[in-house]
Amino acid sequence: MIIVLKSDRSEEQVHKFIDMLTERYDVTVNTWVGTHSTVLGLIGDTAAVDGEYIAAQDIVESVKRVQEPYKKANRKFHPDNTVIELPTGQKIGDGTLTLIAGPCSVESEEQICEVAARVKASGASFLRGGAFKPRTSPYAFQGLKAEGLELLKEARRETGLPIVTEIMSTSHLDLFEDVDVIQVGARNMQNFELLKALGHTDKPILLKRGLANTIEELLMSAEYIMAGGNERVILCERGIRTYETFTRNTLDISAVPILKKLSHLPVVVDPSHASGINWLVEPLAVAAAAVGADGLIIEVHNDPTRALCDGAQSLTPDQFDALAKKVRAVSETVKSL
Ligand SMILES: [Mn+2]
Repeated sequence: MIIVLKSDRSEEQVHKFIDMLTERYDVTVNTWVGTHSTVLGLIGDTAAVDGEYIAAQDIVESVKRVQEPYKKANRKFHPDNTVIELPTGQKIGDGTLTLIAGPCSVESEEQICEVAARVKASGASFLRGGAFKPRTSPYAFQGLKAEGLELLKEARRETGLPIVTEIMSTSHLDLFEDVDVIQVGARNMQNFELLKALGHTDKPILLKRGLANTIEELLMSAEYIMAGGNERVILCERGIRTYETFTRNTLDISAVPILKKLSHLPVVVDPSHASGINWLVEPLAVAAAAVGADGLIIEVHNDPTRALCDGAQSLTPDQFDALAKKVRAVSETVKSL
């Protein structure tokens, strides 16, 4: 339930009103204060809340029941866009197009540091790289694990780029203490125990959409993290499984404006995993920038033909440089229209 308060209310009235709500009903109250209005979002057993009684209160402008099962992720609870900002200043969701780039997997110090320096020079503000890899085959390269995380930190020391890397198990949480943005991969989107544990961390979480999950299911997974107290979630559209076999997945481009409409959380697009094909990454990235994505996460390898994972979809640093110029121009053009 959403309660919009009148603009002429005092702080004290708001506090009293919230106390009344939490005493009378089994709900928690999310408060959003904007320049012109204050919105209270009630979460919990709102069926018991008498809407007419609430609407009759002096300081109440309007009362609305929220049909959607996600609350904290819902734009109705938080009309402004959420901007994720790191202590080092990098942002996602501030209206500019954020580029996250790096190899599928961390393979060696030389590889990750070289790629980091190159993507930074092209305008990337985050470094991606997998240390723990969820591979379809148990016989495929599983990542360098803890050593991979150390190499990512070395690349961060050299370039200043914050690191984005995937967690696969709650048992690894300690290892991720010094990671800047924790990624939840498509296969773990509904690993609810993992989501709950991440809800108790203070790290931004990049949450990828599962390959066979709906937009609402993605938002419910974000809700799991947010319900634990961590509201810094970044949604990621990375392609879904359809009957099409030409591409690795099918990029659901419509998910971007839909997610932006339904939620205040930033939305990034992963054209690399969506397509699985090197030459398709740029056109899909351009499309994502045009429909209003807040960022792109792109696989870049210094030697794609020798990559231990996802070489076919990886860009060379030169290709990434060309892509970065194009998507930034598209993003700015669309915003100026
Ligand atoms: Mn990959």
